[in-house]
Amino acid sequence: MRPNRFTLRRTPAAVAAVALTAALAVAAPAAQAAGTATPAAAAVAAPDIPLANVKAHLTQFQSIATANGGNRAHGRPGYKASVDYVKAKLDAAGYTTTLQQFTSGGATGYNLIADWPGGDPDKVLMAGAHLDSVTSGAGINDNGSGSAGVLETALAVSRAQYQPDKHLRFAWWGAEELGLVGSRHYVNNLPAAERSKLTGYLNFDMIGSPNAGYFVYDDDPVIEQTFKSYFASLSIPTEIETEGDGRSDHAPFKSAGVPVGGLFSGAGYTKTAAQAQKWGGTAGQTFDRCYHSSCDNTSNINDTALDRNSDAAAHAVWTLSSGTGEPPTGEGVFSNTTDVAIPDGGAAVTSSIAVTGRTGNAPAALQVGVDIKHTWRGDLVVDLVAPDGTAYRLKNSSSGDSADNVVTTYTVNASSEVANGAWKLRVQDTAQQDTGYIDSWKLTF
Ligand code: DTR
Ligand code: CA
Ligand code: ZN
Ligand code: ZN
Repeated sequence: MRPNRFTLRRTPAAVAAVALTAALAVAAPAAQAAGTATPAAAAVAAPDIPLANVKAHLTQFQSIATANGGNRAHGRPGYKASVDYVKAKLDAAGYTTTLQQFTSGGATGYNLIADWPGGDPDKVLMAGAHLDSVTSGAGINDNGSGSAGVLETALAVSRAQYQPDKHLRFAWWGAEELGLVGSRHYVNNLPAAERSKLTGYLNFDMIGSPNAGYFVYDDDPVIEQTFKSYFASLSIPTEIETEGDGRSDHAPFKSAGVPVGGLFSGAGYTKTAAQAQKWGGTAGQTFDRCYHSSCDNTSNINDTALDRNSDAAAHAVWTLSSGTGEPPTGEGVFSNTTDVAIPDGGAAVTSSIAVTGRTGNAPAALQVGVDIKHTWRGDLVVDLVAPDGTAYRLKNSSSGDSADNVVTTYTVNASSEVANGAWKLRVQDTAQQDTGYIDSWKLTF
């Protein structure tokens, strides 16, 4: 039985005031739930990446460094030996490999590119890692870990004889430590027509740090969500990577307009107490105490982080390579199903959807499907906020409307708005008592 809410507060004058206030309600900035397009579910689930296989590659990288002056740095014999090791594995697994040479600091550098035969040649998903170390050590975490995780993912594709919709290309970069030299060389020398075929580049640079964190790059929202959803499915909290945006091989791709993303387990920053609480490890210590040091050897690895991040890499490759990645012609549904509590009689809250992959402006009949649970929907004011901040009123408050829930689809003429970007649903509960939450919402283009 609904409590009778016409108490002292709901006198006609009070109701009028509330209604007026609500009509003029300008939502204060409020908490918002991150949400984004739901990546196409992989038609086939990625296989588990065997940790033992990944560690076997690290053992090989360590042996190579030990046999070549203690490092695998650009221009040193240990780097070319690392390239030869990875290339031999890929050739044996059926990849089409290419060595791309470049010069840096007077020395010859090499990028190793490996194409998996098949898939749509006009839609290419790339995953990569830099293979070089600094001169001071073997570079097992930085970046043998990423190189081995990507290698084992590529070998898993071969073992599975996986035939994704998109074309898969893997890369191991040279001279990253000299300033992203190899990856810049690749992107700068990729013809524009080839570059436009890249649907995404996934970067893995340091994924086994001893005092590991679980960081996800916050660049392309669909790639980011793919990683976040994977870790969420394992109840592993993640954070946005902040130790240096643009400080690895995804940067040249991002600068060229390619959607990028990746994983990172931390380098020289210090793990906080809060991070140690959620991830384990040691607060007050850096994520990798051997970062760019001679002790970055096979004992400088957190097996759990290496395993989880390698599995996440495979999940992302499988997920983002299935489906053409384009919404069906003329159709595109983007949704956010994260619940967002609406403060009773309080500030507005928002739920966001990152729209990507669209061209041009939104349609004149943009469909906005909302599902808001609330015990007195008359309290609610609902707006659609476009990426540029323009608000479109979907629902005004109406104090007499005591029905439950707002579950409906609004049609908005959004033709003056650019389609791609972060759209927000903004909801404010303008009257005390009765509460609710945003259950889900979606945009259909
Ligand atoms: N520049 C990388 C290490 C590094 C520092 N910040 C980030 C952020 C994301 C990936 C990697 C990094 C190196 O030393 O190789
Ligand atoms: Ca695994
Ligand atoms: Zn480094
Ligand atoms: Zn690195």
